[in-house]
Amino acid sequence: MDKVTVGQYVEKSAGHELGAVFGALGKACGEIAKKIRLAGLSDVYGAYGAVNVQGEQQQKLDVYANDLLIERLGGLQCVAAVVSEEDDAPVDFYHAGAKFVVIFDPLDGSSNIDVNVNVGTIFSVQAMAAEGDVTAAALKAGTEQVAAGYVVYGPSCVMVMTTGDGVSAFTLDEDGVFVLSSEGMKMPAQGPYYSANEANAAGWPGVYREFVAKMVKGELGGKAYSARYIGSLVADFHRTLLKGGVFLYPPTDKAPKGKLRLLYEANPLAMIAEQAGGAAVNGPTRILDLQAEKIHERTPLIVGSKREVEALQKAVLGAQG
Ligand code: FDP
Repeated sequence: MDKVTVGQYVEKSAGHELGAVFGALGKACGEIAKKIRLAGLSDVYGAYGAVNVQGEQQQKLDVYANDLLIERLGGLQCVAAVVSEEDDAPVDFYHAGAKFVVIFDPLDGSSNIDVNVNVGTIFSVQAMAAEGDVTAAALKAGTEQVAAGYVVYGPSCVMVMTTGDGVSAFTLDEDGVFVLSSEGMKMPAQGPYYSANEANAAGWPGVYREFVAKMVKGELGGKAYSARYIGSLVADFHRTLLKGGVFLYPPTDKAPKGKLRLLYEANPLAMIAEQAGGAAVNGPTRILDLQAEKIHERTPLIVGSKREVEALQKAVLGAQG
């Protein structure tokens, strides 16, 4: 069978320019995968020495991945700007008439970089706003996303993506090219796992603690749930997509808006989840309906199989009275 690259695949269904965006994302992520795979042989582990806009220590690989994505995407006339977790403001390329803004977390799961555990890149593509304002384009609700996806740098390096017409996966081959490996991916309607950092449970609203207790006791239908938590969103989401269940990062006393970022973590994963038959909420509200006010806005995130996410949403709405 002929290889179909991610750029070719998207070009066929969604046109030349979006195909070029995916071609550039594929090239950059292929290079990031190589850097991660060989990290022990070069001086790329550890802290870069700067703190990003989120107040987090930047790792050398965060900076490498960010620079590479900006360079590759900035080389395309159709990309107006990028918005990155690592940069406090959008990077505007001033490309006249450009169609897209690409929003990304270049290397998600930083705390796992140095210990050879899966990390990922997450991205979302929004169409430029009519008035040519890149920030306005980036802030559009998740329902408006033109495309979304992620790359999981695992034992196998896989890109999972959607342009709003189902979910497909591409596996990085030995030539550094993402080649089509699955189409029409579906999330199981209910799953065996829940995934949450339970060290925060004392600070969650009680309804989340009760919900997890119910799953553990097998009171949500099906069997009693088991826990899985890697602490890399992409890896935890990827397992949830394939096996079913629910990933939860609820609000806490200390972080009432949650930890994860709406534009480049929650929105793209919510689009993939919905396209695969799953769901994503911030508690009471569908993630894709949220309207961001700031590019680095945070949100609680509950994403996964429909059964669990809808039951949790109902419980949260019930608790609100
Ligand atoms: P990290 O802080 O290691 O970069 O958004 C960042 C993220 O990882 C996600 O990848 C992950 O799901 C989550 O934060 C882990 O947070 P906790 O350490 O609070 O569980």
